[in-house]
Amino acid sequence: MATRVPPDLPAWALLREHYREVSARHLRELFSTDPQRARDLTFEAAGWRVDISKHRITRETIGLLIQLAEESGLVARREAMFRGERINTTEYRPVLHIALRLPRSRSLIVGDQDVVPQVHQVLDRMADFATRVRLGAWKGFTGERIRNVVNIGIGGSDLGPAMVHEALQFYADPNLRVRFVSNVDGSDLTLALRDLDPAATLFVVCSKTFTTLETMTNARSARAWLISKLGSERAIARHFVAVSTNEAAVREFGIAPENMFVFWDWVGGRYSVDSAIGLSVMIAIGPEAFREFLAGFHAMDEHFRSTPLHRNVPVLLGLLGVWYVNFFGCQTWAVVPYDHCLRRLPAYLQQLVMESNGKSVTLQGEAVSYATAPVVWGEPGTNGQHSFFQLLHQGTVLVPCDFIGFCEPQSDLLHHHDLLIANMLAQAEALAFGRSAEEVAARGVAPGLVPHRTFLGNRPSTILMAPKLTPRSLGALIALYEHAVFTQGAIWNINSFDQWGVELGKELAERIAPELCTDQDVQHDASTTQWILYYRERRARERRGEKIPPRAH
Ligand code: G6Q
Repeated sequence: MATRVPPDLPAWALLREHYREVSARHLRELFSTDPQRARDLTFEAAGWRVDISKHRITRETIGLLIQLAEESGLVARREAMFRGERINTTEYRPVLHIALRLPRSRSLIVGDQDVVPQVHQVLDRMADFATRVRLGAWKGFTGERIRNVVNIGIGGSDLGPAMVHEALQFYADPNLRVRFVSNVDGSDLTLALRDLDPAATLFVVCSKTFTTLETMTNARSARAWLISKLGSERAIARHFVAVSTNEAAVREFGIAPENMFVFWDWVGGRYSVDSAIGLSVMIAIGPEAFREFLAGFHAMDEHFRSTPLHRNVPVLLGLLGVWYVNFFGCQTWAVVPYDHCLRRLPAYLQQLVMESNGKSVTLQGEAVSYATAPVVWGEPGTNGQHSFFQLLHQGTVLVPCDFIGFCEPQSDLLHHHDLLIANMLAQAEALAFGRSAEEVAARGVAPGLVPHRTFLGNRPSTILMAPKLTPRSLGALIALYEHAVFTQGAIWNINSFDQWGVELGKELAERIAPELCTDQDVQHDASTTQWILYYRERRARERRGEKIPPRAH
């Protein structure tokens, strides 16, 4: 199959031409010459209001970007996903996270099976289990009620539930402590367990494959901890449940099938928080709120599927990414949630964006000749303002930003919220419009300081606001980003659903692990070999109880 090369599309050439004109214009001018701009470039989707007027675009830019989406076959690709076609071509799988949030009344036939009843069957089992834990009906081995839930997983089996749990803390049962352990660094598990009562602790082991090194290492250590504390292997049945697609491995670990919650190979790890991988979240917030969360996703799915492209918010956000990455040459994108509970959102989006679209071959396997995913990063506002915002305002790189906020506060400290949102709006305003040298001088600033205190502005941002951070608005927000990432993947003609780039390091680590603690021959490059030998020697001397002088090599 011949590769479709995005830069060869007519719209790409037009955009390149158009970029020359638009990049020379300032947002000040774009706003002053177009009084309707803010109104016309603000869109609604699934309870979110999204303002893209502070981007370095004109209406013509949007028209050309939409032409690019059309020429790229975005609509056909979107339909292929919604129909359950195997669009993940390197793993030969459909991509059906949208099925996880379809209402019970709908159906989606994949192969010869309707997947919707399967999805709801698992959701019902999760709801039953979560309710029993929440009510104290599910007892630990010694008859104690569960007061601690420890989610063990990594990557997609951690970041989603960890971010969502943090985000929805105000909806969570305050009597349940939920923790997330992901790192193979033993400190993670040790710190998570050190003040927990094993008799009141439930482990939720989340792993699609149930073979992941970090998760299985942590799960085995947690199992050993529990057995040593409660004195019986039989305790496992009351204190461990699994979320996985691999029933055989779950059974082999010692978890009975009735304590296992399944999902399917058509759910990618980073798209799985709305599957049984969200079990810890459901235990924390309850089944009803979890269903609201799914309803939020679904509302955004419907918007993505049925709204014309020029008003389709995920499509527009995805296209803006293409505009900055491929035409302005931006290599990074900042996400700044003005809500403390969303502080893990940047980390979550890092995986979603960078694992999905950090690719350099096309669907047909040919090297791309254009940039793909940017580096995503961020911190919550207002904290970030006191660290990296200096660079956003006056640095030499252009960093588009997403500002995310809510009208209603979650805490009772109402006056804090006004300050929070004032800061968000102020930052977007300052970035876009800046303060010219003349304006600075007119304020009486000493001439020598004028260049230092000038803000050139013309720095783009999106403002996304919803009435309140709720399970529903959060679900819609996640789906919004999922579909923006999908849109970009379609334009870039890459597979957004595989992640072969994480394999090589894993494979080498498996080879190096035994080399660190045996005398076997080591054959790597000179640098790696040197480090293995250095580490091996230090560890051996430590094990022998020798004192090692700090500078000895
Ligand atoms: C996500 C990736 C990856 C995955 C983890 C954990 O899309 O596939 O982050 O979620 O490697 O994998 P398991 O769930 O199989 O343990």
